[in-house]
Amino acid sequence: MRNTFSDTIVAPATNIAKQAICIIRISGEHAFKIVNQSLAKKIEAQPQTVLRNFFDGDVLLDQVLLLTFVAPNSFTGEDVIEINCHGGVLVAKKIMETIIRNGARIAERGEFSKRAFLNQKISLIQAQGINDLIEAKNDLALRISAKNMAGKTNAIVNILKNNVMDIISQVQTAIDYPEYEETENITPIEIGQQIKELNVKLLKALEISKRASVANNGLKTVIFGKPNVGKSSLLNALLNEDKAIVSDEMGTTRDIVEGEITLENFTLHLLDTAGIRKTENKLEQAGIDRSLSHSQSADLILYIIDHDEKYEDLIDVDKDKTIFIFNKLDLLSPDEVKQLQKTFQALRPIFISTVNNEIEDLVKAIETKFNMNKISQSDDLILTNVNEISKLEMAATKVAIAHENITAGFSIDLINVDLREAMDIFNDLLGLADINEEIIDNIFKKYCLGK
Ligand SMILES: Nc1nc2c(ncn2[C@@H]2O[C@H](COP(=O)(O)OP(=O)(O)OP(=O)(O)O)[C@@H](O)[C@H]2O)c(=O)[nH]1
Ligand SMILES: [Mg+2]
Repeated sequence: MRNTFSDTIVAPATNIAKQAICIIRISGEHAFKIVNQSLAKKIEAQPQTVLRNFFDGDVLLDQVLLLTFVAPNSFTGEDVIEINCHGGVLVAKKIMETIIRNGARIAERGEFSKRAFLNQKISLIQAQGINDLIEAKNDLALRISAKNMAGKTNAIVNILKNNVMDIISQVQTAIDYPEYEETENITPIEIGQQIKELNVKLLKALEISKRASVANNGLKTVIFGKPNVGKSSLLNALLNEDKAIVSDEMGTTRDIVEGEITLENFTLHLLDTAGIRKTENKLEQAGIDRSLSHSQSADLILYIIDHDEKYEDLIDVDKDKTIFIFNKLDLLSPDEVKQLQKTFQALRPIFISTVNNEIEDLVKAIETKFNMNKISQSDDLILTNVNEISKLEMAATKVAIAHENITAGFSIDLINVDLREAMDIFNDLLGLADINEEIIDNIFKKYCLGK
């Protein structure tokens, strides 16, 4: 079913700035009527690409290229006209003003996408995909959002939904025709098995989604270690700029210095922290406390070990999320390197020298640790939006409860309640559930004007 909106809306689809061309987009029932008011040679309501002179009354404003789309075959599902005009600020503004005077109203934030959604041209996952695509900071984010936008993710969610639906149908048959239970119907054990398989799939999707989401949004990366080991130097080397102050005085960095770098598949949000040591200085101690607390919430810790540090004196950090590093490789003899490698074998330390800008091994180690390449190319479900991930989590929980209950021998109709809730969540993700207007507005508000 197609929704009709009484207003025809207009917005620049590109920035209004001095540039080669500017695209102004109009969508709604009266799109053709409104544009024709400014054309001497009228256009028909049919798909076409034509060149026309565009007038404000008798005044010629510009020669424009018109791309027209007829409902329901357009992005919004309505009649849509794209005006490609010359990109002077004044020209584009005048054309906008004329179209508004002709009867269109300026679009609200995200209104084009909202209409596309309400006309079932795109799902929420696709809408989110469009936004993520525009905001993508790295290759991984770009690939995932393109997949979401193109509807591939929808297809995977659909399969999961059908999966639940199948199980529900089987349970329902067992409830409605209990006399067949042992013969034609599958047994609770078999149903339990199917639910378990579904749960495994959901948990995997959840795990990948969470990892991808972290990689997309930037891994919180804390550079950690004793004073003077070269933490600020590493920050500068990774950023390729002199952002943090470097000196041979211990305790140089007291406040957190931040920076962001984008590697091929993910973004690192770097924090250079105060060196960890015993100190009487209150200000320095405050910095040290901060370093410790940041390292606890970090996704990745780059722990630089001092050459003289003893293995047993290292601060206890979560080893799974830590890469151990020896800096100042240029000051170490090959024998010393061997000795350190042996002593710290369990931590598999990486050797770098920031003065010589030898940090490639570290960059490689980070990329390997968070290798998302395979993941993004697989057919697994990857959601990166927090909202969607929390829905997926809810669905997984419902399915897990259903599995627990059937294993514990609870009545089969009880299981259906949880499975149905899981199915509702999938419908919600697909944009098939009734979502209230307020929520929809809220979702599309974050879009830029006209998108
Ligand atoms: N030889 C050598 N010196 C280095 C290297 N990296 C850093 N340094 C020197 O080590 C000293 C300390 O460097 P910083 O980057 O300020 O160390 P930090 O860990 O941030 O120190 P605090 O902020 O005091 O905790 C400076 O004099 C740097 O020039 C390296 O790879 N080789
Ligand atoms: Mg420092």
